[in-house]
Amino acid sequence: MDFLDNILPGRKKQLDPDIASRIPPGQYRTEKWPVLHYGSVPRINTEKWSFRIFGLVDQPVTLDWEQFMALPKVTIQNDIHCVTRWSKLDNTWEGVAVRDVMKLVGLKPNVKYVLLHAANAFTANLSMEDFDREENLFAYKHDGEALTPEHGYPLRLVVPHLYFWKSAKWIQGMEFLDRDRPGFWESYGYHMHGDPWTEERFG
Ligand SMILES: Nc1nc2c(c(=O)[nH]1)N[C@H]1C(S)=C(S)[C@@H](COP(=O)(O)O)O[C@H]1N2
Ligand SMILES: [Mo]
Repeated sequence: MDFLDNILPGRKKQLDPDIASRIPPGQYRTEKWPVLHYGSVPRINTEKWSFRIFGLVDQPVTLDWEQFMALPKVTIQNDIHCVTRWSKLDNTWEGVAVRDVMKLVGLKPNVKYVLLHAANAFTANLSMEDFDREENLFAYKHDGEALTPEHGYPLRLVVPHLYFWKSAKWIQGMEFLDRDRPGFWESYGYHMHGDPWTEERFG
């Protein structure tokens, strides 16, 4: 099991098979939380913030911050895996379940994909199979603290079963589609799906 040596060098925990089994192939564990994104950090005022649900829906909906914060809250623990090879275990997120936000609109029967829209025209694409999952959430807190601007304040998506580039920071809306459209990183060659367990890094 020499791959274990790469995971947590010099630490007793590295021999814990429960931890090792949570690290996908080609990843190492970090306790820090690196910051990664394209472009500059947007400074977002929640008084001007809005979240738009549009595309193949019966009736588009736009929520302001107060309306979004009035949605039911969830707390979810998970592991995150960045395609640049770091994994961070045991994150606690607080926010609103994706499924609870989706209940606000009726989807057309031909919806198969969603494109997430964030500040600075950032986008990320997901199939409905990957998006409509119980553990996915729009998070405003991490480990009990409000997100910092660098990590997506005031709101980010968290889709823990895929590489972390799908988890758009500074999220502002979602567009339902009948076909897959590459998002920002996907249009630069990242994989359309992004499963860390099968190393779907590049398309
Ligand atoms: N809006 C936006 N969200 C983004 C990105 C980005 O460039 N813009 N980069 C993604 C990538 S590549 C990663 S690894 C994670 C990093 O999140 P973190 O900085 O909170 O660790 O954000 C994702 N969400
Ligand atoms: Mo990333």
